[in-house]
Amino acid sequence: MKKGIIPAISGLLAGFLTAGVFFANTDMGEKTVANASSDAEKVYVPFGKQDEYYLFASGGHSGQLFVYGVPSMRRIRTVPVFTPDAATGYGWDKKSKEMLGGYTWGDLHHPAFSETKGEYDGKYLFATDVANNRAAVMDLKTFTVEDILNVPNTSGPHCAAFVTENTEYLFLPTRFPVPINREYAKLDDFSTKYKGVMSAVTFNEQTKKLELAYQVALPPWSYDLSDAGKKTSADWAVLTTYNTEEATTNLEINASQKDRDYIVLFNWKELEKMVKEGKYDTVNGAKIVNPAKHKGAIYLVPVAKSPHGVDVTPDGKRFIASGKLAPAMTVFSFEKAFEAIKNKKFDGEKYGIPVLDYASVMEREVNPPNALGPLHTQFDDKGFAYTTMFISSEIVKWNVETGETVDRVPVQYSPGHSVAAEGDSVSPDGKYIVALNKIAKDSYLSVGPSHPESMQLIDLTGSKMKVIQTAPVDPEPHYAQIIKADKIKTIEVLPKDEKRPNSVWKQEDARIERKGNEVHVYGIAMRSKFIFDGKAERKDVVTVKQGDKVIFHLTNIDLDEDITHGFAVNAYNQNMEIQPGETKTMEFVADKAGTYPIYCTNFCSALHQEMSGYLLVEPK
Ligand code: CUK
Ligand code: CUA
Repeated sequence: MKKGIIPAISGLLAGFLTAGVFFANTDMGEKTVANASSDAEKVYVPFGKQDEYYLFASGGHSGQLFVYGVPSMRRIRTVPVFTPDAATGYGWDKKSKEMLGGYTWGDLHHPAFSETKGEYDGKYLFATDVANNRAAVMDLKTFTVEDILNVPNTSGPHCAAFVTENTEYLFLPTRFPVPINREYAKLDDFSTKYKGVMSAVTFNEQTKKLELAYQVALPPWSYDLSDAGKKTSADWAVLTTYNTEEATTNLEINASQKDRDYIVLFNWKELEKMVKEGKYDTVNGAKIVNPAKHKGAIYLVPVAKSPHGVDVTPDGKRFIASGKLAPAMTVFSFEKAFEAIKNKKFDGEKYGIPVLDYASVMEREVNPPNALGPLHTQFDDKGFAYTTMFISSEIVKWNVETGETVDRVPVQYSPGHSVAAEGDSVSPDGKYIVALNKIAKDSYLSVGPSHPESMQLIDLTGSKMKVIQTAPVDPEPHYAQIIKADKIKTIEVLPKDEKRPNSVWKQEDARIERKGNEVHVYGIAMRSKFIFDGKAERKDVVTVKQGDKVIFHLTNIDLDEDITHGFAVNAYNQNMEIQPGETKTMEFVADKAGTYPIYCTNFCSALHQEMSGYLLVEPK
């Protein structure tokens, strides 16, 4: 064992991790959610007033994002991202259907706000899909997804999305090593043919598109979490690894053999320069940098075995790794790392990547007594860190400078991440932190064998941390982001834009045009009718022939807040939402002959039930 590496009591901890949940600090009978009226007042947001913060919780394998208000912890929206959503018709209209590309689910873990100078700017939210290797961007003006990028050469971008200080890049390192291009290769060839690919993705605000800038072929390890540097470390980013053992089966045992894994430390400005200089190979249309061939941008820092989270402090001076099998947080110094790189204080290399000397980079190992299973760390505005303890079911508050434990609060139960208000920015607010708990047993009315997950709001303003509110959440809140509500400027009604392609704003302009076997409907949705053909006697009827492709372009001309119309075709599995002032397109092949009612799904007026029409499909 390398001197200075925390001895991992892995047998014991692995037992706790797998055999069940161990509540070290929690009396199972006692809840920490207080009923005291002073706590209730702190979270009470009366009608007419609004919450101070938005919280965006990852929906995990639901593929969605859940939006809550803080401190009320009321859920106010589900934003579909990687999975179709009937409530909004996401996945049925042409744009969202094409974006989803046929996938019917996703696994969203880590939402990340766009940043300007290290502050959340309230413009966009990014997320990645571990299941189907995608990245998405949501526009915070409309709370809808603008673009989804399918990332080649990669499998399971769990380690994302974390953006750099001015949203130059989001980095997507992956959890599952696979051969480049995902071609067939025997597991016996793991070390030579498999790679852990990291993708650098950019977002173009003009075109509203995500683009793949380049990729890096990292060693065939699993990359778990990452964070971008800040201020003096802004050109750098860090990511954790596990299974540097390169086990190819029974990872539960085999991926925890060694006492240490690594933090990958990379300089993205340097990588950007290499790409500009042509130092890459092109595979599958992607530029891939090989760090063994092109040195100077990537380094490895030894860390106690199987780390999970790594988090950069708000001042950008340190990065803190948490070891799920080692009961400690390890604090590293960027400055020390830069020194070690300058003085070539290396301890060998791995796959041609220099390994920095542990003692030269490590500042302190923090090991609060009986705190078990540290996973992720957040920060406040006063120099304190808050680390979630999965196994001992608590949040530990500690001093980043001294490592001293200041306070501990039990949560119900087994927190994965926690999220602090403006917590990933250079200036966290320090007012609230929310524990994202994996297990809520006995917290809510029972709904059968599977219980909801839970989020607990913790007040940080007093001398002791205090849980003041709790809210159930659908699976699975891995991570979340909290932003000041006044930073988000939504559009309430989309602008009337007569030049918008396929839009129709006057009833008499609504029309049906046939082009070969395509029928194009340029129509209107308004209270309380559809107008598909403004000149016809029956304006709300579309007649086509069996086998025709039908293309509905519908504009909601009700320029009124919250007057949304739905458009559904009975028995044709078609459904979409058209928001105030919006134009949406839906296309499908009318392959079934017969009579199919069309109706509005969103209750929009007293005569909403009358908002219907017919699709008549003449048999061949
Ligand atoms: S992970 Cu779920 S608790 Cu996907 Cu960020 Cu750590
Ligand atoms: Cu339109 Cu109901």
